[in-house]
Amino acid sequence: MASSNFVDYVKIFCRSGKGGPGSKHFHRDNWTMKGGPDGGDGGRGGHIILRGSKNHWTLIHLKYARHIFAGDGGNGGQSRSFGKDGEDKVIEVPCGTVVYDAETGDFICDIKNDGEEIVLQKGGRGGLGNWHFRTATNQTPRFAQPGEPAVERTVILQLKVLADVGLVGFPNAGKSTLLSVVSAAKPEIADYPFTTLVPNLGIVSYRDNKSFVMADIPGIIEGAAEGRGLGLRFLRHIERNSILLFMVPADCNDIVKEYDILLNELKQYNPELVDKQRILAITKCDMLDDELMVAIKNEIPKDIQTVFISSVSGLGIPELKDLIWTEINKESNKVIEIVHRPMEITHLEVEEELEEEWDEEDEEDDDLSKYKGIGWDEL
Ligand SMILES: Nc1nc2c(ncn2[C@@H]2O[C@H](COP(=O)(O)OP(=O)(O)OP(=O)(O)O)[C@@H](O)[C@H]2O)c(=O)[nH]1
Ligand SMILES: [Mg+2]
Repeated sequence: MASSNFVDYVKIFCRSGKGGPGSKHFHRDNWTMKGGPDGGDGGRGGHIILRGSKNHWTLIHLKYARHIFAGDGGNGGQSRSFGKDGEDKVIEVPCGTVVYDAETGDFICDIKNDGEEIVLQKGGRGGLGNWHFRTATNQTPRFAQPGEPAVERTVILQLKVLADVGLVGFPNAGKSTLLSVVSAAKPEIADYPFTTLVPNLGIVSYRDNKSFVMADIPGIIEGAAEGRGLGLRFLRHIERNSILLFMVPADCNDIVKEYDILLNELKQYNPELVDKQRILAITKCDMLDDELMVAIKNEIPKDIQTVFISSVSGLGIPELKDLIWTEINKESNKVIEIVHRPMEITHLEVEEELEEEWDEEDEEDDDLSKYKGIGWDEL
């Protein structure tokens, strides 16, 4: 399944390196029969480090790297020589990755910038060699410290794409069509629900070489926050957007009701999403005549800026871009910092089920037995 190329959720088991033990060595050479303690310290175990990288857009490179182990620290040696430090393991992740503890669902950290590094798990400290334990009353310490043990943890990495504006709408609202018209992105477009299965990002060019990023996510339906449709899986991708563009088609039965359902789903998923600046776009307006347009204008919600657009005829698109540009540049909308709540265990279960389903579908796709008996020419 092509959609599995977009990996925004991986669970990995990480283990930092254990510290090397200190040495309990006593100095000996041709001229010294009973030298003093000279055992060196053990090396530090390797850290598990996360590093933001703009070269990665998804977590696909980690999909099959489910166990990551850092190197152990080396043993301390004679002549007070230190053990070698264990090898650090650097995990490169796309900017916008959020890390949760897989067992408790607790938020651990998030990585927003290219090159930003966070030590996810510290390697164990190396043990002290017996040289440290020499005292006036114990000149032959026959002991040294062991290294600290490794730290193990299973973490969940989740990608929350960073876009300026996120498109929110029911399936078939025309979200992908808008993205394809205003940017060079080529999302799939069709007149059936759930055409879009994974988020698409597009760079919208604006006047004077300026641009902003638009994220098209799969359609949201009533109950999405409880896991219906694909909504839950992708709602997190709008958490980081500066503003949200709600899209309701002009031919829907009740514009206000549809808008309210969308708003309610967002609120249930994360109440902070409702604090974001919203714009409402009534799409597919090429299907309306003037009379209908006036009728709709009277019924739209009054508390939100509304634009009438058509991706087919181009109606309202420049106005929409102007409005988005003004809104994303407002100081009050620039704050895209969100409070990370612990991941809910029900969310975790849904995600894992989906992952498994997708993996199974992948395996089915790879299964060549279904082509048995078919000549290669026919394939
Ligand atoms: N007449 C008209 N049709 C449109 C317009 N925009 C989109 N459509 C049609 O509406 C249908 C759905 O469009 P999509 O862009 O795939 O809708 P979507 O919101 O991305 O849908 P999902 O991916 O399923 O969530 C397609 O058949 C489009 O051709 C428009 O401005 N005018
Ligand atoms: Mg779509």
